[in-house]
Amino acid sequence: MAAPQGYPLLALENPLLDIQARGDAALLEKYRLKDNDAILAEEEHMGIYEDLLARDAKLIPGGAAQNTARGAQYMLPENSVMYIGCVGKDKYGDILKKTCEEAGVHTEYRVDETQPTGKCGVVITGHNRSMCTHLAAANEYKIEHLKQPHIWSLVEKAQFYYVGGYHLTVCVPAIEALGQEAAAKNKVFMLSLSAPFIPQFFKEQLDTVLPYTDYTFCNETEARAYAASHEWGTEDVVEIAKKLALLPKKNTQRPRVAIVTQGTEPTVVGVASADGKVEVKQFNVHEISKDAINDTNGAGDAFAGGFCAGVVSGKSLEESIDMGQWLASKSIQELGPSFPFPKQTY
Ligand code: 26A
Repeated sequence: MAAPQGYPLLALENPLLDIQARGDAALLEKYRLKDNDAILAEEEHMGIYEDLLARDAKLIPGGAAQNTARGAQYMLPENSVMYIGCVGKDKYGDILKKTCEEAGVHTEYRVDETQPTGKCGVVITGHNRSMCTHLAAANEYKIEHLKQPHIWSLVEKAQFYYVGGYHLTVCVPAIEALGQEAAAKNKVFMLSLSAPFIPQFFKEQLDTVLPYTDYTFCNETEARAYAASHEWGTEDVVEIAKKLALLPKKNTQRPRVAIVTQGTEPTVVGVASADGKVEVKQFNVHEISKDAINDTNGAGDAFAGGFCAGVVSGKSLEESIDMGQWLASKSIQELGPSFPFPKQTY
């Protein structure tokens, strides 16, 4: 049952189960994967899930924005976060729902009758992760689900929206509906670019929703992929952060903040102001020893989760970034996109 007062933060994207194992160059080569990337699975990739299971893969709840939702809830008071996406009518869908419930995240899944719950094969090599996603049911999210009165009333009660850019491959109208709701009522709309293939191959969809964003998240590779696909003629992360912050915007009451994470390198933040200027700030990450890193799958999602928790609780930009970096450093010490239990406090 949804809480009658609703949830301040609403996240939307693709609920997936991660099938994660350590791999090697031969496995990457077999499926022509890069060592650090995320792609949509095609026919030639379908064998990878069996191959990973043969390597003693772990099944871990994933889906980028679902990880962010769990991360934000980790740092917020109870009943702060809800998550929307589409799962299948199967065991994996049940596992995802249960994991969210245990993390205190309220879910409103559309349950698809025909497709299985989506899965993401994660090949870990050193500190890199290569992801290959078969969306299946996650690809069946429909705007009609969002517009149902009991769901839409939760949308209206929310004050902050976080959308994973991966959803641009699935249901752009649902993203636009949230963006419009946010812009019309001066609420906060946040979007992650998610992976280089989004600005590369879903450029038009991305450009439809970017004007709604108050906060845009990406890592350095996604930032460069955006710059390349828009022929900005620069690979300089500081320049790109500035230009991202200054892109056209629907809600002019909130100048945009563009955040570019760079692994262990400083996080670069472009902060636009109402008069069309932009300032760049840089923030060091929370250092941990290399040996303490378990795997980096979900580091960016955790960063966004901690950052969202800061924004939702009214913290400054500086503190919200620090909360993001704290949560990311915690997550990479766990297996997959998970957070320490028992709970640690910031
Ligand atoms: C549409 N695609 C490719 C995806 C994803 C995805 N989440 C949503 N849509 N591909 C990988 N992921 C998730 O990213 C997390 C790490 O950042 C994985 O499920 C993993 O948990």
